[in-house]
Amino acid sequence: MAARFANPDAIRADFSAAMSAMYRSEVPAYGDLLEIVEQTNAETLGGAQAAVLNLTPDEDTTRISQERHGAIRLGTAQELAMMARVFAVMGMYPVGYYDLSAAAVPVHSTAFRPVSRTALAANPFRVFTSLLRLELIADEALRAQAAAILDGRQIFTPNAIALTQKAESAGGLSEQDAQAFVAEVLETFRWHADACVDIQTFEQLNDTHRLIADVVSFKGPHINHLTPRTLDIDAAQAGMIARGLPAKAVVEGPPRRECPILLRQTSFKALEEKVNFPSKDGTETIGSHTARFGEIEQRGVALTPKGRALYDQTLAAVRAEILPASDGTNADAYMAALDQAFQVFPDSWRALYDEGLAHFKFSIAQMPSGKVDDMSVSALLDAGVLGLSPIIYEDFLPVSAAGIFQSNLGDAAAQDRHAASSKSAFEAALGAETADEFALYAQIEQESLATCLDQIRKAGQSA
Ligand code: OOG
Ligand code: NI
Repeated sequence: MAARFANPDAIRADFSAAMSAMYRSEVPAYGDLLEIVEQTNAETLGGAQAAVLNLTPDEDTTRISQERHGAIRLGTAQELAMMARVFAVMGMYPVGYYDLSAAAVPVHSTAFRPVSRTALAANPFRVFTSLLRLELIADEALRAQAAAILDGRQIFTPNAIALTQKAESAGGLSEQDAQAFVAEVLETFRWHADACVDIQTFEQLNDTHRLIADVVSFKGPHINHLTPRTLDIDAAQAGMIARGLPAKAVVEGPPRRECPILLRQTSFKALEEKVNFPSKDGTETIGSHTARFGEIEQRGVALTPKGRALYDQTLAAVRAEILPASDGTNADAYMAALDQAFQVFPDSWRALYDEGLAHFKFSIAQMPSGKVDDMSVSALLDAGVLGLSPIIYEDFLPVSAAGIFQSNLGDAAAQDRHAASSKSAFEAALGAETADEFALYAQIEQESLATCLDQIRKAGQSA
């Protein structure tokens, strides 16, 4: 009998839903975020902005309510390499490399996500995955102790490992195994109120960097946030404040525009959670830790390398003049400076396409009546034969990610800049290369154009 395997897209969708249910019970404010986002999305899709956004029907609109990203922080190369194998079973692959050293965050990161257009449409679940850079602990004894603690832990259940191996050797998982796999892998992301270090060690690690304490002191890489996607982040931010959620003062990323680009994000501060620390004498000490927080995001069009360079340059110019203060006192001035500077970015899909700044999916708006062989893409767009719809940005932004990390670590964590990290060191730990996000977007654009031109040509021949 031929083996029938569960579709990796379906395993990923099940896993994303299971993660959402678990996080909702662990962090009730996440449920508030889901409600706010659901409401603002319904309002946007039912309002005038829907036509401007021009999302591809079905493909981009139906996935929104299922859409979310999570984040975890891993301790060792072995953990990262195994995590990559686990995610691969769900059709998630490492895309992009994020160097956060300039922001004094002692990790480097990638995002595991689906890569093909159909897989993204089925379920775009992504996990921002960071690897701790232990070499940044200057105190040699503490570094050795942290390494020993990490080496001694196993963040995957035996069944999660066995099912991953089974999927690899058989080429997939049966429906039944896929269900078991989802439940087993979920365990890795669960919050543990029992630390695996005593409170003195925790405090020492915390003094070195709060992120180091967060990774080293626990049994596993608890999911630290789960972020739903909103179509109107300013409305969602207002909704967060109205519900009394302690939202960050500024939205990270580009300013509000008619045609959204890249990624805008806002978060609320980490929760203070009770933790039991074991003591050498067998008793427990109760302490607390802040790890988990809430975040929402709005995704816009993916930029080309040219568009991204313009984005980076424009943002850097603003931030050289004014940096958002963590207490929010200059939030209005920062947002105004951002608005002003981003006037350099055209704010229509067509201009973004014409100037080679962003990536688009093509569709046939109307079959041509005459010959089109010698018409350029621009001419076909002008003639209303081809239509454009934005390719949604599926990745992350290092400056924004640094802002998210920092706002949730508190100001005390702002420390010296670290030595530069290294992509090749990260890939060596991962055991694979990270995909180039720009190449993935370009490929989706080219394929959509080729498909449309082919159909137009065929229709022309049979006419
Ligand atoms: C990850 C922070 C980055 C984002 O959306 O940019 C991130 C973390 O805090 O572990 O999730
Ligand atoms: Ni995030």
